[in-house]
Amino acid sequence: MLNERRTDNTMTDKYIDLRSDTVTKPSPAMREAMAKAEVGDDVFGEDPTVNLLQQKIADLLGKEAALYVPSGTQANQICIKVHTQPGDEVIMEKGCHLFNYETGALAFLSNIQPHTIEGVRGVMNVEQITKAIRPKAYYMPRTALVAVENTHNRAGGTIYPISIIAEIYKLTRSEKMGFHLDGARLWNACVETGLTPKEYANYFDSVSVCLSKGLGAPVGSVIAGSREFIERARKYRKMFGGGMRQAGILAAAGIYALENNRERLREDHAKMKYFAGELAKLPSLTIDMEAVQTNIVIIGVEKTGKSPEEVLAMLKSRGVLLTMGDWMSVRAVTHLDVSMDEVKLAVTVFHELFG
Ligand code: TLP
Repeated sequence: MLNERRTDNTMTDKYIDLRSDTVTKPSPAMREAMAKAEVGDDVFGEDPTVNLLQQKIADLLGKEAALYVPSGTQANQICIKVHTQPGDEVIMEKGCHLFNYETGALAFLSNIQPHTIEGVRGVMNVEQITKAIRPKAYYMPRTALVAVENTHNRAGGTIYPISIIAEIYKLTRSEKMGFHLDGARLWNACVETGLTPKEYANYFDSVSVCLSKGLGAPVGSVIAGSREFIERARKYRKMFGGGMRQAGILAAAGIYALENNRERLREDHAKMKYFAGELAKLPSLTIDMEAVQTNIVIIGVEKTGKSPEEVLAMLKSRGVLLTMGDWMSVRAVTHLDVSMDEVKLAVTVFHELFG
C-alpha cells in the first residue's frame, strides 16, 4: 500500500504530506464559494467579499476593524511597522516566526532590533519580559512592543496560557508598550482550550490570524486592531505590495474556511496526539509529549545517528513528507488533507525505519 504512494514525479499528491498545514488545497465546496464571490476593487475598498471577511474577523476578535493581507508574514510585518520607529526594540521569544522565518524583514522593513528571550516551550513569562525592558535613558533603545505567538510553531504548536498573556498585558499598559499577537494558529489554541478568539484578542493591540493554515484557505491572513491602527496598516499594506484588487475570490475562501473548518481542527489535534504518542514509543526518537498540544510535533532525531536531512530523505523514499524542525529535529503537522488512515501509515513507516 505504501509503495503505491511512492512516485518519481514531483507532485506531492501521492505522498502523505505532513510538512505543514499550509499544504492543504481548497475543497470543491470552497472552490464553489470562490467562484460565486462578488468582487470589486479592494484598493478602493470596494470588494464586498473582502469587506465582509474583514468585518467577520473584526467581530470574532472583538476589534474595531480588520484588514485582509496576502500572507502571515506580511500581516506580522505590517503590525511591527505600525507599532515601531526605526531603532526601537521589540521583545519576542527566541524561536518565534517573526525572528526566524521572515527573512530578516524586521531589520529590512522596520529597522528595529529584536530583543529575544528563551521561553519554556515558546512561552516567555512576565519576569523575563520585565527584565528585558530597557531603562528610559537617551542612549538606550526604546522598548516599543512585546510580540507573542499562539500557538507557538517552533516549540511544537504549544498554547500560550491566557493567565500569562493577562500578566504581560498589564505590564505593557504600565510600560506604555504595544502588544502584538502572531495568531497564525490562534484557531487551534481556541478549539483546544475552549476560549474564544475574542478572549485572547482582548489583551492585544494587534492580532494577525491566518486563513491558509489549518483552516484550509489557499491564501490570506487578516490583521485586527483599532480603527486607527488598521488605517495605518492599510498604508503599509500598499507600500509592501499587498494591495490587491478583486481579492474577493480569495476572501470567499477565507469566509468559507472560518465558517466550516474551525471546529474540525480538533480532528487534527486528535490525529497528532495519536501520531506523536506512537512515535514516542521509539527509543531512537525524542519527543516532548507535553509540548504536543495541538497539530504539530517536533521530533528529535539525534539518537537515530542520522542527520535531519537524511531522516527526511529516508521518509520521503517511503512516501512520507516532513520538514526540518529546530537543530537535530524534524517537524510533522497534521491537517485537513491528511486522514487518520494516512497518519497510521506514516506511523508504520517510522516504526519500520527507526524501530
Ligand atoms: N509558518 C510556516 C513556515 O513559514 C515555517 C509553517 O509551515 O508553519 N506565523 C506563524 C506562527 C507561522 O507558522 C507562519 C508560517 C507565519 C506566521 C507566516 O505565514 P505565511 O507563510 O502565510 O507568510
